Amino acid sequence: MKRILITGALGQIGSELTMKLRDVYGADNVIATDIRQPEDNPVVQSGPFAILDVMDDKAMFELARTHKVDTIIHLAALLSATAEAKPLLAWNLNMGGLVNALEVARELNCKFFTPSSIGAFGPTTPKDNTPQDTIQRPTTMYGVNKVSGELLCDYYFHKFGVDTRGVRFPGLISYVAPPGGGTTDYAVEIYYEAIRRGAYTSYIAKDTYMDMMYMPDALNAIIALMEADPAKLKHRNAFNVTAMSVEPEQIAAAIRKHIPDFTLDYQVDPVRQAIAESWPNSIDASAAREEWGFKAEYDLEKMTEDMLAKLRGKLL
Ligand code: AKB
Repeated sequence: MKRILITGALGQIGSELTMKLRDVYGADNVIATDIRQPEDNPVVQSGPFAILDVMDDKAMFELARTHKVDTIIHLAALLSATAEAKPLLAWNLNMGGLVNALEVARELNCKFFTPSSIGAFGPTTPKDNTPQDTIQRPTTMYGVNKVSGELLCDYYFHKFGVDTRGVRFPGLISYVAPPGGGTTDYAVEIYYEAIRRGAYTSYIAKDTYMDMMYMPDALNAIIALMEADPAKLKHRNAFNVTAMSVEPEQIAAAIRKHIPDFTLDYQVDPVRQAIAESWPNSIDASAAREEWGFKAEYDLEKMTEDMLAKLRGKLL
C-alpha cells in the first residue's frame, strides 16, 4: 500500500484507521473521503480529504485517478440495526457503494479491502467456534449485504484479478468515534455510561454472547492482511477475526474492577436482540492466524482498563 483512498473515513473504523495509515504511510498518501466534511475533525485536518458519495461512481473514479491511488479501503456502509430499519436503502448503499468501489479498483488496478462482519452468519450457522467455511444464510438485510459482498469481492478476484481482501469483524469497541446503528453498539455505550453515570441499561439481554474486538487490534488486522504475502492466502473474502466472546454481565464485571458500584440493568430491544441471536456466540479465527498471522493483543480485562482510562480523559 502506497497511496490509499478511504471511503467512510469519518465512521467508527475510518476515524482511527485514517490516522494510523497516515502515520505508517505518510499523511499525503492517504486520501480520506466521506459524505460530509466537518472542519474541526482530525481526519479532515491531518491530510488530503474530499467529500464523496459512494453512489457517485464517476466522482470516485476521478478522485482515485487524480490522486494515483493503488489501494482502496471501502468502509462506507450502513450497520445492522439501521439496515434492518431501512432495508432498501441498505441494499442500494451497501451493495451500490461496494460495486462502484470494486469497479474503480478494477479499472485502476488497485488493491482492495472492505470489511465483512459476524453479521454474514445466520441462525443455521454453527453457533460456537463458528468455522471459517460454513453455512451462511443470514436473516438480516445487513447479513445479506455482507454475504453478497464477500461473494462479489471473490468474484472480482477470480474474474478480473483484483487483489480483494477482507475480514469478518466482530463488534468493534473504541473511544474515538461512536459506532452508529449497530447491534453490538451496547458494548461501546456501556463504557461511556459507566464513566458518565456509573450505570447502563442494556438493550441486549443477559447471556447473549457475541464476539468483540478492541479497535487497535482491528486496525492492526487490516494492515497485516493488506501487507500479507498473497501466495499464503487460501481465503480472501472474508477471514473470521475475533478477540473475545462476551455477554453484558461479563463486561459489567470487568468494569466493576475499576468502578465498583457500576450497575447494569436491562430494557431489551426485540429487533436488535433478534439480530444478536441470529449471530454466532463465538467464531474461530484460526484461518486468519495461519494464513497471515492475525493476533489480538487486547482481551476483555486489558481493553476495559484502557477504554475507561481513555474515556475518563475524554469525558471528565
Ligand atoms: C453491527 O453490530 O452491525 C456491527 C457488526 C458486528 O457488523 N458492529
